[in-house]
Amino acid sequence: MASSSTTVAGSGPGGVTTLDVAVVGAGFSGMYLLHRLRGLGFSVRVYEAGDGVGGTWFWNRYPGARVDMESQEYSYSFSEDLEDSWTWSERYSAQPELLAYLNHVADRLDLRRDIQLNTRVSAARFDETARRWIVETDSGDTISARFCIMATGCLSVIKEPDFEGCETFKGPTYHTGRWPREGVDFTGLRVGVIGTGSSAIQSIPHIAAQAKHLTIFQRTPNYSVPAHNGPLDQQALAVWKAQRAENRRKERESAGGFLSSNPNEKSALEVSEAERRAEFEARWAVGGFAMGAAFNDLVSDNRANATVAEFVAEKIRAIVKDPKTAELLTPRTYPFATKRLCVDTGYYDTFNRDNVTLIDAATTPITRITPTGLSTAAADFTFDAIVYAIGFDAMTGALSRIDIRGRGGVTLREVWAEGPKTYLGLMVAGFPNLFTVTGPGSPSVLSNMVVSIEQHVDWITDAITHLRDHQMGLMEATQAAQDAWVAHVNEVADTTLYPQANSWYLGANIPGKPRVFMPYIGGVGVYRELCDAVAAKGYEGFVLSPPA
Ligand code: FAD
Ligand code: N01
Repeated sequence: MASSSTTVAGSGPGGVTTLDVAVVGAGFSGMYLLHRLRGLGFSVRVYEAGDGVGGTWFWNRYPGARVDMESQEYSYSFSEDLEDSWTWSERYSAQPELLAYLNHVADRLDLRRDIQLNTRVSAARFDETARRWIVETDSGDTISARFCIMATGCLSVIKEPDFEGCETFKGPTYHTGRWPREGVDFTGLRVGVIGTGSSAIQSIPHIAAQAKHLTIFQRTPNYSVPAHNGPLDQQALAVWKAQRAENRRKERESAGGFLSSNPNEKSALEVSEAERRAEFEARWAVGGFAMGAAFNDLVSDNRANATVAEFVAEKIRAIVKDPKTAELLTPRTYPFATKRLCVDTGYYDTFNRDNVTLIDAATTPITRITPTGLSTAAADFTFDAIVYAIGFDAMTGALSRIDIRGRGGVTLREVWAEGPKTYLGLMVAGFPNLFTVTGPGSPSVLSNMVVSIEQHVDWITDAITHLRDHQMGLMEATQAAQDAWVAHVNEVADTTLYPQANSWYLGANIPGKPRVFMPYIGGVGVYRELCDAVAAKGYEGFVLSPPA
């Protein structure tokens, strides 16, 4: 690689494809990686399991799927030309529009010729002699690459239903994360939905509008705030675009990677009850993540958090007519916003429909799926279709499904047996030249992920370019730097209320997964500064060494 900026991919002996960089995954991350690396003169190819680009927005086609932050913020910012080539139509884009956008990007940047679809990477092994990654796919490809970048996504591996009797159900079953491309018509059907996370909260109003009867099995209620979605105000967008460079800079320097939350620097406990309520009301009226930033201590102080939790509980009681259902929908066991806040359109209202029933799957757990429906500890239910909205093996799932072997043949699975350990969420000690995008230990899923993805891609491509420019072949995190970073990630998490929730941030949704708070909660802006400082000090905490 690295010696030339015109290196091209080639097929070596035995049909081995030789590359500077192999990228796994063609979502927001893999597509931007391809664009940047290609522009820098590296030979690069992207391997994608799906038959189209778009990642999350390719797979999650369930009705109601849409983004949880404002459209113009959840989009690439690296090219004004690209930004000007696309006009969002809604305040919160729906999945079809997001997928169309990502396809537009693939065409406009001419990415497709270097993306190999329908190809799942099954293994990646570091050859210590050749100092190259040997990547294998389920299509029989072998790739020899200097660098391997896992752009495999944090929420790309679904949690498979493991209820007893799953295979016996005679009707169709669907998982929100693998929704059929042609859509599903629930008209006239009795439908059961299992789960009440974001995917369920977005899809339930749509399924309820079609189904003859919808029964929802809720184990843990979620906090949800209204989106107040609608057509994107094009005048407001024009104002935003007029200050685009400044807005994008502020996003990058912010805590969450977006501006629309309008953070309030006051404590919820320092203001009068009237002022607090007025702030909550104003933010409920605005909609979206604005509520989470109503005061500066909502996720760091239990008493502050209780004020917003009670406000949301009141809202639920005001919307949902049946008091028992309203109470069941009210979270009581964990603090507000310590799971990613759900942003809904008509979710609580749906429970006022005559054709919707909410079942408490905490007190009467699902015991088995039956040929005709499912059974709980209290009753049997008959369904024509079942929807599993049960989430993902998040953050580590896609990586642990690839047989990744670093120095000495040690597997990433072994190294992460007690939870993921990384340096900056970017690299793992013992796995030279292997990068992860938005990996555990980075702000990732706590942020506007497009902002975090761009930062990681820029940092990684800068690092690879640095190696080339300095005639270096290998880059590797030191164990000491990794240990210190892991300790820091945990220390920061422990200053917040997040660990109090049994969330997928902690791996709590997957039986047997180690309970470790995976993302870095220090904030997108702070984290960027840390990464930049590491690079400025000659990649402090990494060892750079010459090629073989
Ligand atoms: P992905 O989009 O997940 O793409 C990874 C790709 O890698 C996938 O296409 C997958 O097929 C492929 N892949 C994985 N393993 C392999 C393998 N072994 N071989 C080959 N290919 C492989 N984030 C936000 O910031 N705001 C939101 O509103 C938001 N909404 C979301 C809604 C849903 C329903 C979900 C599931 C996630 C949402 N996210 C949101 C998070 C979202 O995942 C990121 O915003 C972003 O799309 C991630 O892009 P990515 O390219 O890193 O990963
Ligand atoms: O998954 P989840 P998701 N028996 O894990 C329940 C992003 N996203 O797909 O909480 C009974 O949140 C489980 O119950 P419990 C966003 O980051 C964003 O909804 O474990 N129930 C829970 O209710 C989000 O956080 C958007 O008790 C079972 C549900 O299934 C992430 O993706 C939209 C069960 C799973 O909820 C994941 O969201 C969609 C069992 N055995 C997704 N197993 C936006 O709005 C699981 N459950 C942008």
